[in-house]
Amino acid sequence: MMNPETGIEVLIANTKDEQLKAIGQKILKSERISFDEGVLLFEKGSLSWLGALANWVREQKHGNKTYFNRNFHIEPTNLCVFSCKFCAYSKSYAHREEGWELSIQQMLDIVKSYDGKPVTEVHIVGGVHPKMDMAFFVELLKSIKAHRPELHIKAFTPVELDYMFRKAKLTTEEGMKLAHEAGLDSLPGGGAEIFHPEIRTQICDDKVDAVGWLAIHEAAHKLGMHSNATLLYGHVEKYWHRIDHMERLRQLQDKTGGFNTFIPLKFRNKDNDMSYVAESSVIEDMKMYAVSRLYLDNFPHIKSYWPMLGRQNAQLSLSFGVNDIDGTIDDTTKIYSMAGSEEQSPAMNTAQLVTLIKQVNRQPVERGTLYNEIRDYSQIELSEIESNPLLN
Ligand code: V47
Ligand code: SF4
Repeated sequence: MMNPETGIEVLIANTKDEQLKAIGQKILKSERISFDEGVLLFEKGSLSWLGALANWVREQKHGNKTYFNRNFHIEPTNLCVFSCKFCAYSKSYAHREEGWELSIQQMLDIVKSYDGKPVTEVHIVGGVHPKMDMAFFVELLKSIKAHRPELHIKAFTPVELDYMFRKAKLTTEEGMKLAHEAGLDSLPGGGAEIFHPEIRTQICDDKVDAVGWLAIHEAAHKLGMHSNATLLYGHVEKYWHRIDHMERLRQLQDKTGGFNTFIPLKFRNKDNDMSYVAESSVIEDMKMYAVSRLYLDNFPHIKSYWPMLGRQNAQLSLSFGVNDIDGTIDDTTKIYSMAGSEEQSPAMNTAQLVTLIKQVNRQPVERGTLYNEIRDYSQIELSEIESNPLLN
């Protein structure tokens, strides 16, 4: 049998295009690729070539391990003061009868409904409600922590935080410190979309800009918190806008080291103001994962979000640089189902997630939010997972 390392070396050595070959050689030597080389990968790299290289990087970093976590989502409201063109989820405050607004007690009741269940994380994100302010969210964070102190709270995008901080007349640093002290453990990756103003002004003109988004994550990292980053791709952006976005993230990561995971989010076109834009093909999706893995050399993890992508494409992504497929979320999350995601009521339990990962010969490992390994499921039989309430 061919040694996999020799295999990739042969592939690169036989690459006909000299520019691609030079990039491949750099990657094999763990050298950083440049902005122009990133764009070139998108333009010239074939799916199989990019996939082989990204899979090699993924296996160098994580072997066959594929991480997932057990979490649940809370969406406090879908009322939003902003008007992103791709959003199928939000309603304006003027039409509040069409939306929902959860009270602190209602959100605490959701947390309590998971009592005794082995979830490790709650993911809280929603629209930007004009009346849900800093004091409201500080109280929410404190009451969740008082009820279940060990539950990791990953919550709020810079879009929500920027609005809260500004209304409370707090600097980014002051606001982040207050939220952290109240119980906020880490930040999810949302709200990033495409950083470059040429695209950002077309698709989400009125919310926090790239500088503000990055400053909020930097402030969190400086407090020792970790965070994720996303990129909304496959709409009106060009390849270089994607690389520009990843370049800004790579630079901040060099400075702070606070990012855990990069999550490319595929644009879905149902029921929004960009429905005229065609969605990307599966080939484009897999290329996006592969180039992310190759460009973001300082990001430990690349995640595919299965509710958005569908289960089979999530399995496929595990051969294109992805080493994490998020969590056993239940069907409470509406942001994707409303935009036309593959999964209308996304829900998968541990047995189903483990099966999904094992079917493509990877090693399923449950993780905490910060990638502490909780359990390796590779040797655990499906029947044992299904019959043990602590495992399923
Ligand atoms: O920022 C909204 C996206 C994001 C659409 O950090 C859409 O672990 C596609 O960031 N088509 C929020 N995407 C969700 C998010 C996230 C999800 C899962 C895990 C993590 C994490 C973060 O949802 C928004 C926006 O980019 N989104 N509408 C749409 N039509
Ligand atoms: Fe509001 Fe977020 Fe929708 Fe934009 S994507 S309109 S910020 S809920």
